Amino acid sequence: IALEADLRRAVVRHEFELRYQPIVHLHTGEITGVEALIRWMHPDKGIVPPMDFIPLAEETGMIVPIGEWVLREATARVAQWNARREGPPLTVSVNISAVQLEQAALVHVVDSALKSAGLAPDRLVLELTESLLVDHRAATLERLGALKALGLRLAIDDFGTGYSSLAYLRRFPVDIIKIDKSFVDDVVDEPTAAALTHGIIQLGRALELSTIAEGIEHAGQLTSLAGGNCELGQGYYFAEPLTGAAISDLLFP
Ligand code: G
Ligand code: G
Ligand code: MN
Ligand code: NA
Repeated sequence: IALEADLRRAVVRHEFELRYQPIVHLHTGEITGVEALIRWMHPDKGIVPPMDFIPLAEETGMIVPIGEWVLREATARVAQWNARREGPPLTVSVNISAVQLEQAALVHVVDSALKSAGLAPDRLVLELTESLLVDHRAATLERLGALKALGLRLAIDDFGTGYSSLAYLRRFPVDIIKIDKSFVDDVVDEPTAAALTHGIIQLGRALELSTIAEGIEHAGQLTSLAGGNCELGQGYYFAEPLTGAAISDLLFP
């Protein structure tokens, strides 16, 4: 209850910040985009990680205004970087909760965020978890179609950890598979993890989906993934989630 009151205050006082983790092309090493990850800058507790407040925000519905702020902030920041940047424009990936997807207003919120930011819709990726897709109401499918009609792309986050990963690929208009860190963790040392990881990459290619490996921490993992022709990756080996200022320094040294 105390945390809930705290969180309500945080929404009113804008106590949130975004971190941005680079997403890298595994063969060229170039940054192609960033994933936006929220942090709560609590006045007494310091930085509160999303795991410690997103579930409460979902239960209470506060994820709706928080998620709208994330969309507006992330698209605006990346549009600014793209305006200064000479290379290909970066993409920004934003995590979306099931509760947000239940709101009919989400489509308008996303459209409005893109327009206010001046970000091309194809530079935005919405990340959906498999648990979100378990609940496959007709409305969910319709909403995803309406979001895609804006021109953005959809990613399945933590791919391979849900109950029926393959069924989601048939049912939902997905563009990107994010290979869960648990596969990447063992890709060097465990033949089963390696076979599954490389199988997912090939599946992605057969379906003309882009694949992003998550949680790359060592050069050996990069070698294995790049060797298997995984297109993109993210993880501490390249960079942890960074402040906007740190990303600016990286992009515009
Ligand atoms: O570093 P990390 O602790 O940032 O993120 C932990 C989890 O929190 C991830 O699974 C991520 O999907 C989730 N998360 C991070 N930022 C957001 C956000 O803006 N919205 C939602 N719904 N989830 C987020
Ligand atoms: O949305 P998702 O669950 O995929 O969020 C990614 C989470 O993984 C975030 O909490 C992020 O901080 C974390 N993360 C990103 N790269 C690494 C990594 O290389 N190692 C570990 N342990 N965590 C990572
Ligand atoms: Mn994610
Ligand atoms: Na993930």
